[in-house]
Amino acid sequence: MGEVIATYAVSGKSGTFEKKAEGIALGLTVGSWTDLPLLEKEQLQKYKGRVVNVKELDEEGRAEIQIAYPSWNYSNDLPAILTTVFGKLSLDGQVKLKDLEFSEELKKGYPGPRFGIEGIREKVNVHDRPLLMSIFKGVIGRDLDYLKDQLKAQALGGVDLVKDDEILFENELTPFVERIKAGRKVLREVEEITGKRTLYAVNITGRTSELKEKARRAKELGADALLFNVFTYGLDMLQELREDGDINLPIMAHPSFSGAIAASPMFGVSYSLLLGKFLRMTGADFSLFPSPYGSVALEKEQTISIKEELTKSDRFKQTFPVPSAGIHPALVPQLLKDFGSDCVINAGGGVHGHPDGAEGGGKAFLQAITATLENTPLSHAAADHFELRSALRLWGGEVKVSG
Ligand code: 1AE
Repeated sequence: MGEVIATYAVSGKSGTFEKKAEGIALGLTVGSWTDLPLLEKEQLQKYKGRVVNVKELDEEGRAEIQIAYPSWNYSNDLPAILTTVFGKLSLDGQVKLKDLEFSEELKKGYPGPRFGIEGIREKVNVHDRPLLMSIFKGVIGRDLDYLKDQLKAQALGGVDLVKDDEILFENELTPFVERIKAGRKVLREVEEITGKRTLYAVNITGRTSELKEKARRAKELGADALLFNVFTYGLDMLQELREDGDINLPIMAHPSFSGAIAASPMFGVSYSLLLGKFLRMTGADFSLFPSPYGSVALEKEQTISIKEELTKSDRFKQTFPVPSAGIHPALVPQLLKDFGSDCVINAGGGVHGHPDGAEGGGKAFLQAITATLENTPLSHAAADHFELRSALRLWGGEVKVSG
């Protein structure tokens, strides 16, 4: 079955890293080596972690080490593999898991996205531009009528997708089942007016043991897609939802809680691994992450590495990168430069905060996307489109594109 090769960044003194690497390779597999009699050593050899590479980095006291873990040490699931490569070791507090390379044989144990970029494009019937998504906002404490009005305004603006806010849970005013039914009705009505069918991603929440049944029910009721707070449940739960043949819905992975695991440069898991490789392997069709420009921002290099993991050539379908958080229309040229056309532009405040409401907000974004794809500066396009004009006035006009 092969092996996984873990790449870690570790702290320590120059010249000590070979020993440290050997200690990790032993400690996470067969345990202590020195006290074992020869016979046991020979028996255990095939289970021992193998140091592949040790490289001191330029930075003071940091090194990158690679260790291979043979597949007979664990079952082929992420809980077992993560416990092997970064279980106790994560508690060290000075080690960052940067990457995990799976052998082709091990990769076969993971489903990848059910629909992927191509399948989602088919569903929304948009093939020549980035998709546009908006987010319900301010819906806690509001009733179903409020949600319906907000959904209608967003859909009339022409967005391809609308997602629930990740903090909207099961509640009496807008229960999961009622949201799905109402969403279907409103979006059908809008389709009759505009000819455009917007998809709605409903937030699947509650106890872990209830989720599959709830997702099946969502499918039966005609839900379009699921939003899922993957990191408060675990990646294996995402894989469970993806692999269930009765659920068969696109899954949108929200990054909430991922900062607790990935934000430190010194410890935890890299964003590219967490929001990139792992989400794609385990079956997310969309991966949301903070763009480098908005309210909560990641470093540009981190966002590009997430995108690379989601879209690079692999045995899995591609996952849509969804740069998010604090996005407004003036950022569209920069986002397209960074992420290309195969991404989803996602905005909550940048849609609802438009002077003409969510309908104007959606239109302004689409005008910005069209102009950017035609290489027209937004300030020029704004002369012909009043929604874009109002948006640029509000959010500060053209953003100088860099990089
Ligand atoms: C990184 C996820 C962004 C998200 O879910 C969200 O709600 C963004 O809202 P705005 O666009 O910042 O208002």
